[in-house]
Amino acid sequence: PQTIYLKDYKPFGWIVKDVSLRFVLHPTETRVFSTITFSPNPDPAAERRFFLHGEHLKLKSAKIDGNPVSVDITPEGLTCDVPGCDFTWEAEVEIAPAENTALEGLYMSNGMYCTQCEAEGFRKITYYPDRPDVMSTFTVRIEGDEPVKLSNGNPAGQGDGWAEWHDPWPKPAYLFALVAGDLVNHPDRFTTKSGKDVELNIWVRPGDEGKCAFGMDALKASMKWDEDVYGREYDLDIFNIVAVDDFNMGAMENKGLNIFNSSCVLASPETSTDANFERIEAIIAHEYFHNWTGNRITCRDWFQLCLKEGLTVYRDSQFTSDLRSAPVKRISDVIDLRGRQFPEDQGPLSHPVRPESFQEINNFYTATVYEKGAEVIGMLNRLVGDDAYAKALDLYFDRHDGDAATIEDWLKVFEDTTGRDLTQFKRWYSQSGTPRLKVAEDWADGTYTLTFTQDTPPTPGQPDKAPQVIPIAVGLLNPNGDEVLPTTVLEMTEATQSFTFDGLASRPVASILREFSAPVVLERDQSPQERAFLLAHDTDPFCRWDASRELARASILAMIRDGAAPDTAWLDGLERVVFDDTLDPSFRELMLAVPTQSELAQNLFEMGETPDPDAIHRAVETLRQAMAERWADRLPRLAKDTWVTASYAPNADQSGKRALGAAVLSLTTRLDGGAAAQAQYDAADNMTLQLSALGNLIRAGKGDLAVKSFYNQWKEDRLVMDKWFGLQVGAAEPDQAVEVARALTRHPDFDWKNPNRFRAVFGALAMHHAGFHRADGAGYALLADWLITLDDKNPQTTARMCSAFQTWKRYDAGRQAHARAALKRIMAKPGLSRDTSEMVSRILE
Ligand code: B3K
Ligand code: ZN
Repeated sequence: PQTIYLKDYKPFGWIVKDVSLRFVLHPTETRVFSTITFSPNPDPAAERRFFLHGEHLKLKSAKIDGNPVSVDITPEGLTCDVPGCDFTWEAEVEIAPAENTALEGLYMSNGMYCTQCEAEGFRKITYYPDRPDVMSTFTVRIEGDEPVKLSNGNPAGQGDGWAEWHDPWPKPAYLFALVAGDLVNHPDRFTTKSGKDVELNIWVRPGDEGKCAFGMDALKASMKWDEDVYGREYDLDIFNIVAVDDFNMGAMENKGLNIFNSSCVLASPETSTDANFERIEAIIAHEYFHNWTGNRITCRDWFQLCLKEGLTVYRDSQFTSDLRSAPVKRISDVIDLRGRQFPEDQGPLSHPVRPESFQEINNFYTATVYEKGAEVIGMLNRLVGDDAYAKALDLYFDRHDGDAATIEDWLKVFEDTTGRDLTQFKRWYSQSGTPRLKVAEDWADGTYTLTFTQDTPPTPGQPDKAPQVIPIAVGLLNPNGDEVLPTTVLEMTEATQSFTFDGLASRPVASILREFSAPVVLERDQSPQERAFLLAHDTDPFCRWDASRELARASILAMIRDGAAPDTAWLDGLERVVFDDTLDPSFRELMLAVPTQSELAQNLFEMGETPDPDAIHRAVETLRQAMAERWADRLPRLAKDTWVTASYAPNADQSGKRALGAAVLSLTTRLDGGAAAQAQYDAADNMTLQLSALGNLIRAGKGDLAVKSFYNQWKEDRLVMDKWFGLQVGAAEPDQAVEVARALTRHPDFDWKNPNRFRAVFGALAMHHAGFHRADGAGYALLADWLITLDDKNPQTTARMCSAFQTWKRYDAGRQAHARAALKRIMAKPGLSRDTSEMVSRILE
């Protein structure tokens, strides 16, 4: 396969002035007629070869200025001779959406036509310069019997069997979308701040109308928030969202026509958990926010993906922080970053936030591009301050509206508004790997000194690293626990750098990396007493939580290494927070959660040790049992605190209580054998309570009846059935997870071609740390079998799921041998897709 490099970028040799498309829909013989006006690009740097991307297309005719032309066709596209002036290209191609199982381009889901074009799917619809820097206005005519026919932009007419749409905003082809089917809408309206009336719709399959209200409220809240906080207004007469059951990712920000995985938009209290609601709210916001950060300003090339994704993730996290709890959102984001991005950045798949080469761009929609990309923006914001950040963003929107921009453009607006030189800061975009930040303290003559040392281990293709700019937010507490220095951002630029603090009456206790001010691994040799002190007194909720996390980790590691008992001093400190009913229940729930087993494996790896999944599992079980026994008398009271009497609402307040309630139930279940869980299951009138009860019943070995009754209750609801599949694997004992997953693949409802169902089973298996990393390799083998099967149908989802193997080299020789064999087996599959082959070869290297 060919490798594409950032350094080879050249503009396209023609400017596309206008695109007109006509679709005559048919499951296996859809006709696509395109009329495209090209004009030579005067840019001397532009590529001179006229090449149009096109894959799996049956070309019926091609004309230039009305005259048939002969073309050279390869599997990637076509070339032909073109005039040296403006010209019109016309083509007719045939495609077969019903046979498109890759879910990229135009495909069918439950009888409905829909599209997914990002990153390079438009070339499966017609011949086109399918690259994000080619932007054009689009007019689309759809012909077919489907009652609802949608595309981007504003409606431009409709009649019997046809509908037309016109999108006045120039856009790259990856933002093109078309939907046609038997759909019903949940309508609403929004008036923008300048008085524009916008029609809003969420389109769903008949029967799902009742699950749209929450998504619609989230959409209106997002529109309002983007006006209030970023001054960004919506720019079309209509905004449509469509829910699709078969979808490779979460959702897609097509201009004016967002297409969503139905799991990321449909919600009702009976069928969705609080976590689902929160996620839906965030994804709706994310896709809506792309209208400005992604669509109005897009990416010059796919290497710049973080330009839109990092920024949009940053914006959606600000939105969630504003609507819900900022500290809880921050802690949750850090858990996610450490759980997904750190392993990626410290393993064979490590790549810069702005990668420099790829074979298949779909493999770079990663935690690094998205989540580390957002962290980088958070650091910029912290370094320049909120006012300067707002000014820079205003300039970004003014200067680059309508552009296909780069990271250089993005940084330049910060340089121009603040006068800062961001040359060194830019290393966050080019250097991969997680920096290690060591800290040493000194106290002498009333002066307190913090000395930091940064070091980033080698990553693939990058043996040596230069120092990065690290914003380190610190606060100081005096021995009474009073804050003597409020949060201050230190700007570290050297490999080693000291910061001094004078005028202190006594040696302070430092709270370091407040709000997790940089995506680094902090290495701090700190006494348990000091950590306990921060757990009790830190004013920064993140650092308070992290102090407890450090103590939890130290305790579990001592249990694993020396067979120590759980650390009672830590549990004393934790107890004061968890049982403090003046604190936010969702914060208390985060405190009560022990690190996940994969996070502990990651910690051991960061310390240079080989994680033993079974030992980690045993230690966590022992600790949780000790917590349950220790608090046995107090748990019923705590459970009562978490009851919600008001009618169900998925807001922060209620969901925080239910989350804490679920944490309490899981401890209680260890003591009562499942009695409380059964009672909760029987009484549950919402999915949050029903699902947590079911999980606990399964873990208590009492789940058989409930698993059956849950199935009978929900077998018609695909999204709830995904939960049913996933939970059985997730809640299985380590030595059973593989067998449970295997048995579920034989269930008549295991529709493996549906990405949600496939991920329900195999995502859950991959996340079951001790189950997946079973010593005999059965977890690896089962996943490999299924990835080999899925690759023929859906390379994108297959390739994504290969990342389950990314940590394989951390484990012992036996596990490594099994993982290597599984990976080699995937690699040896004849006709393996480019997507999967790139992933597996990087992982094996
Ligand atoms: N931009 C899309 C992701 C497209 C993934 C293509 N493989 C969704 C999002 O980030 O908003
Ligand atoms: Zn996005």
